[in-house]
Amino acid sequence: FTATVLGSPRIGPNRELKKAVEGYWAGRVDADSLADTARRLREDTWTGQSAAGLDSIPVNTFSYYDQMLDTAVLLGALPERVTDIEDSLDRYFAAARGSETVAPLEMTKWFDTNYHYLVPEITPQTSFSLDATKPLTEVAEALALGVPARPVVIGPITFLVLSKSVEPGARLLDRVDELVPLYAELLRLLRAAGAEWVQLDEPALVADRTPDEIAIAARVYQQLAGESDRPSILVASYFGSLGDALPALAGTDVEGIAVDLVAGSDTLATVSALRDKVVVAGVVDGRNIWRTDLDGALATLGTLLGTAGSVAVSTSCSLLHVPYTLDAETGIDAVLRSWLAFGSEKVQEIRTLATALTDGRDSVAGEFTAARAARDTRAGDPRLHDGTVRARLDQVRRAGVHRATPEDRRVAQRDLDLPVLPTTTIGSYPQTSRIRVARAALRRGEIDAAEYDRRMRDEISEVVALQEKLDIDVLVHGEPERNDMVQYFAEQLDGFVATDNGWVQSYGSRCVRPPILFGDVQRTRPMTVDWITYAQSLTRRPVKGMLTGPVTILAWSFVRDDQPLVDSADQVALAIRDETVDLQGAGIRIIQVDEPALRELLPLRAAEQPAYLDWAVGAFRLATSGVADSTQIHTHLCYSEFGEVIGAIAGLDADVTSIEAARSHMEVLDDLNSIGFDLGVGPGVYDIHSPRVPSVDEIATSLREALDAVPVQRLWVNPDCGLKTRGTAEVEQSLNNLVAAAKRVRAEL
Ligand code: THG
Ligand code: ZN
Repeated sequence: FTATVLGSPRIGPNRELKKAVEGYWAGRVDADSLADTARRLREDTWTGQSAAGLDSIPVNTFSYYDQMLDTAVLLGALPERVTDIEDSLDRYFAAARGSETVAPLEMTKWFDTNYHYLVPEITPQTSFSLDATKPLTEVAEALALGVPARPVVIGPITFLVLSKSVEPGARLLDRVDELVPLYAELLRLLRAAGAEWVQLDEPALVADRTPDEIAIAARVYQQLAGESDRPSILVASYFGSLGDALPALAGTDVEGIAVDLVAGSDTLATVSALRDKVVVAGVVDGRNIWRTDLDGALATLGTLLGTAGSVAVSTSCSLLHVPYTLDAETGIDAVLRSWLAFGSEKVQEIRTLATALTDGRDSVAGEFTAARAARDTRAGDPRLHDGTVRARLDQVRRAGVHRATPEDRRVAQRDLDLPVLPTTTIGSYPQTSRIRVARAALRRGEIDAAEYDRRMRDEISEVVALQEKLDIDVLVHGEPERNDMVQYFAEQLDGFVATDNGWVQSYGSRCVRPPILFGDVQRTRPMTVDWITYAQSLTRRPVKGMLTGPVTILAWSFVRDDQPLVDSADQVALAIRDETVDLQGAGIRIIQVDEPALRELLPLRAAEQPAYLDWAVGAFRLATSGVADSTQIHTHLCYSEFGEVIGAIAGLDADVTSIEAARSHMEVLDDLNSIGFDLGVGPGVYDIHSPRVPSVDEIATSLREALDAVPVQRLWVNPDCGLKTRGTAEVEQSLNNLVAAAKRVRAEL
């Protein structure tokens, strides 16, 4: 084959799958009608790609929830606790979401993307067994439509590396020999069903792997390649370079290797074993939304022709990470729009490049000319280079981004007059139906902006009153006016554009609409000051200003590819810095700058991590060092795996850091101690991801545990994350218990 993609979005161009799945969960949609919606979405995707000229089409990239969970089903690796659920779909969703009686699988981030997968649990008792129903069904459906189907399955190495061993200390990769016969049988079944190629995804090979792990991967693929009655095997890598794994894989008898030529930098020309392989060249970015430089891509492909047995044009990774199509966008100006390519436009680019590669550039001259023209207008657009912004940034960078010592700041902040073990929350309060109704009414034009503002102010005053009643020490306004924290800021900053329908799956049925950062960033007016000062006007207690940090804004946006990320980060940081100064000027004494995604952008290879952490920390400090020593800076970080970034947390130099610790049993406090962290810290004392109300005893125990690791002057008391997704009644009870626990422990001091 000559033209393909590594995978496709599946939520539906209008989020049809989301609606059907959530309807099924609510009992509004029956299983047959859900299956019907799903089948139609698959068919539309395949026939669309086929009509656009792809000659090998990925199937089995559809999922009702998640592809790792699908692989666990394929390999008979669902956790014991769901296996007695009779109905296979209900069993599947129970593993994904839990039920009254069973806990769900854990969810974690898919490499360095904003997609989250479910982590299969493997125990010593797990006895793998093959259930190939799903891939076989999709192959049969596709072939019946005349679609050249290439089933995609997560490969055995990645499956084991990303799974969680319930047996401490066990290396799951050592169980790969139990999987090899299952994959061999799967290959035989797929071949019998008519598949000519199968794609085994091994993105785990682009992260640091030991020589031993690479040797295991090579041995496994050599074994699979040795099977008879199988389709040709394409081992797909994406999200980075294969490094030493490339010659190892090329040395096996698999027929094809997919390489990411956007995020990766492998030098293929030195790998002579590629001469008898199909190299699937990921030259079209599957993770970002910029139109491809067709001339540059064609040059890369041309060079590859001398290295590979044959070359197929492809995306760098699955199109899961970009929206379906630009056709659905009406609010993006024509010039900017001409710089972009979403999913279906990327498929067109692949077709164009494949044609150019075989028939010459002149056969598709029009497409090349248009791509070149778009590049030229983009490079010359004044919105991309704002001299004022750049000069200001240089000036702030030169002046340095340091604050006084933590001790001096503590002294300057003493007049905040907080009790020991101050209580606070992370920022958001429950997104009530009133808020959703008001937002919808505003969108439909049924109420005007003034009425919307009034309703949001009512929400704020209720949240403030509740916090006073609960006797919380540092209040928040509750963020009713924000839909998504990143979208909220992006909508107000020059240099960003929001999409109408650019949904990208984040996990399960949940989606986000990442804004597009296309130009130099400029804050034209205060973004949060009116809301926060309104909240502050209602109470004598301090109200925290609430901002999102530069790293998180970048992590959850589509970012510029025409300048280093650090430059974009610092521009966003400068806008946030301006906002902190305005909040301070309006009398706000405590400002929280959230960085929940600090961990998310961490490069997959250790060698690249220090440079990232350096600029990420630098951008945060740029954002937070414009205020006086007397202004207290807080930050909040989500997700518990802090190991690799612990030094960076200290580097942020925030006066107070609240972190998700409820589920990681305060381990993070010991980690912080080990690096001499001496700032304020609020380890979450209860888990907001569950509706359960924690008891006073429980929270008090958590606090006493925390006091073993943190001196009392530095410890804060807060839940482990925002309360947006929780119900009002349970939040009130939980916070009531939190305050009671803080008072009880204070009394013991
Ligand atoms: N914002 C953005 N990215 C994120 C998060 C976020 N990535 C990581 C994490 N948080 C992902 N979590 C979620 C949680 C909820 C939803 C999406 C991602 C969600 N989405 C609504 C849905 O799909 O129904 C749509 C929300 C909307 O209308 O904008 O509930 O917080 N950027
Ligand atoms: Zn959080």
